[in-house]
Amino acid sequence: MKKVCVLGLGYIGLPTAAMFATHGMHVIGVDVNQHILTTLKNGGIHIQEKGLRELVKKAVDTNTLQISDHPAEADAFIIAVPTPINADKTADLSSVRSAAEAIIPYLRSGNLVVLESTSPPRTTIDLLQPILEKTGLRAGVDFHLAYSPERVLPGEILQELVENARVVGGINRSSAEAGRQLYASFVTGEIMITDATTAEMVKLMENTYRDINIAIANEFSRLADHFGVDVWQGIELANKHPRVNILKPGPGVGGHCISVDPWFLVEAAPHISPLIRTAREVNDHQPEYIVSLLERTLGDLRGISVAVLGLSYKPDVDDLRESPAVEVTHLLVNAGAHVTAFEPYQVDVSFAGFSTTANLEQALAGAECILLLVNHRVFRDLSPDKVRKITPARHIVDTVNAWSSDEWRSSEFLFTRLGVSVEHSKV
Ligand code: SAJ
Repeated sequence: MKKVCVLGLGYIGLPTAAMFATHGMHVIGVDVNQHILTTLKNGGIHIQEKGLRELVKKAVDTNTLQISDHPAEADAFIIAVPTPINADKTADLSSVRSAAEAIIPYLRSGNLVVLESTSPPRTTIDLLQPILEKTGLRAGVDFHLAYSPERVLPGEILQELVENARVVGGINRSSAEAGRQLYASFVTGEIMITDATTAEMVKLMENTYRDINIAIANEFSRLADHFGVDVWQGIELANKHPRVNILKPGPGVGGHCISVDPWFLVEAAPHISPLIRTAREVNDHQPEYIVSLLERTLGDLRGISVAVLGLSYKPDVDDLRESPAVEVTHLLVNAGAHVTAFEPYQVDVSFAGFSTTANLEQALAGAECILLLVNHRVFRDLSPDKVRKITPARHIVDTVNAWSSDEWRSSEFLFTRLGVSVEHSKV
């Protein structure tokens, strides 16, 4: 049985570790976060992801996944640690550095090391390789070194880990082949071989492409508002074109991927990435635009009670990292509004400046305006008639095109939708 050491047991590392452990490998799962280690050792998991709890339990119970605070000798080492950005939008690769340093005492001839963390181009050869070669072993000769990004959609991780096509980039051909063999243990999608830097670039291209396409959708929402057009109808009609696929406007772009990764390219080559930077700025500005929409709808927000529905960064996940909904809520508080937020996937979360509630009723109880920021399933099916009975609110602002304006208006709510001009809404 091959032994794999996975460093980083987060949204990607933990599913990856459990996947290897339930596909014939013996896995050492390593993390530096004591809370994560304790939770996992006690049979729990710290991430809400469909099917993950069961998969991890099976791996731990069969002792094919052992949890540890330090690496051990293994045939392969997977580095899946966070690569966030600093406040100045520069890449923070400190976790990659420390993971590589942690491997040094255990690296042996014939091993494979794979970096999975989304990283700036050339991180594998310029940062990781020199650290690992401090062992005296030569990358590509004594041990294999590769880069292989994940491309799973949070909420569908376990299925996409297996079925999605996978890119494996080696510092040389034999390293790429070693990576292909490792992932073939559970990946049923096509495994495509390339070099390490191309693999790093591919990952960044995927998410940057998505960020730019979300940015144009957000910019269309502002233009539609300006011209008195319903952006949602416009997108529906435009997407009938065989080669057009305009994405959905919203309150902004969150998560630790799409809102982060493009900055790696901007930082690495600022003089030749103006479009990428601008798209990031458009998306980062969208929360302010949402607040301006409320001000145009309600007037001065000082003292207005707003019920915010949804704080996570996207529908039906519990992840609030870089969430635009949280940013909108902070801006509302700064504008003087009294905000109560309800996040069904994180009912215990708390923030300075606004209160959160354990249920919808509490959030709506004293509201004058209901602001829908995340298209959670539980919000999509809300009945205006029922809502009307449990809240004094008469203003609805829907930023995710979840609700029917006719239904809410027929229950005597004033209804505003992102991307449909306030004036247009009064039609
Ligand atoms: N969003 C919009 N409008 C849209 C689509 C998304 O406003 O039409 C917003 C979402 O609400 C969210 C943000 O963008 O705040 C990002 O959502 P997402 O679903 O695009 O991205 P992630 O971060 O959940 O997952 C992405 C995926 N990458 C691509 O779709 C190219 C996933 O495949 C990656 O593996 C993941 O990033 C990652 O880990 O890099």
